[in-house]
Amino acid sequence: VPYRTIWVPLCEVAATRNSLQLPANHKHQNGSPFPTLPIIQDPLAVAPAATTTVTSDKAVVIGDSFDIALHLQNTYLSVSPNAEKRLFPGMERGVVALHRAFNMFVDEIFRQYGAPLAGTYMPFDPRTAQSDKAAFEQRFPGNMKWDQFEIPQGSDPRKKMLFDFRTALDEKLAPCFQSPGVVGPDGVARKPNGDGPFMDGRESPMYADFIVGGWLQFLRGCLPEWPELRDSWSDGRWGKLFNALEVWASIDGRDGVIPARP
Ligand SMILES: N[C@@H](CCC(=O)N[C@@H](CS)C(=O)NCC(=O)O)C(=O)O
Repeated sequence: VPYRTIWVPLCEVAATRNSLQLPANHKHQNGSPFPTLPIIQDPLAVAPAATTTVTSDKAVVIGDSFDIALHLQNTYLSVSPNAEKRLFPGMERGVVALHRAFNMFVDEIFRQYGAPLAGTYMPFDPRTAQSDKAAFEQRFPGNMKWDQFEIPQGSDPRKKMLFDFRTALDEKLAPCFQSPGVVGPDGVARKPNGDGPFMDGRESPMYADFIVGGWLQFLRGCLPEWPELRDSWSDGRWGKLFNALEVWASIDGRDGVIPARP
């Protein structure tokens, strides 16, 4: 499906979302609305689901990665003859609901650790960096300045948070990516899904893999300790997943805005 990406600086996220008349569907910790990107505008789609808005020029507008994935699945992928290519394989059997719960579970882990450890190293577009930081500072009472949000590298609080992050990924998320050992009726152990890099040891991804992959992309761009996470946390599992998803990682229009990929 042909598409074009419009990159929006952090300080313009709220205005962009408002201009599309899309209400915020997330909340800040204090309960106030948290308008977010990404948003997709699909001029080709005709059957809006409950979560979609239709603008005056008749484009379908959807503002959350999960709902965007669902829209793409329903509109373009459900006709794929290859079930392995679907984002929500076997979606009539509870797979979407389980993905929704998994999405929240993954977000909780990465928001708790990844966001505070990596967020202050976001590589802003130099043309808007000052306004981006100011927009972020305004969210917090007490006049906190951007630099005060950093958890300094090498400090004890950072070491502890990295340890807790690593443990959470290892204990809560890594088991989802192991191949479930199954004993067949003949008593012989089987690994039905193989030893692939994706969830359940699958050899092709489903949306759950992209949920984790999206967060890994954020960490690749922002976390100073990324090489260690990629190569040695959970025995290198996250680097393998990241690499296996690289074929889907190119996005148009990022040149000059986002630093070059290593
Ligand atoms: N679960 C949401 C999360 C969206 C989200 O947090 N977006 C961030 C950027 S990736 C955002 O728009 N932040 C705006 C801000 O911090 O002001 C989704 O995947 O769509």
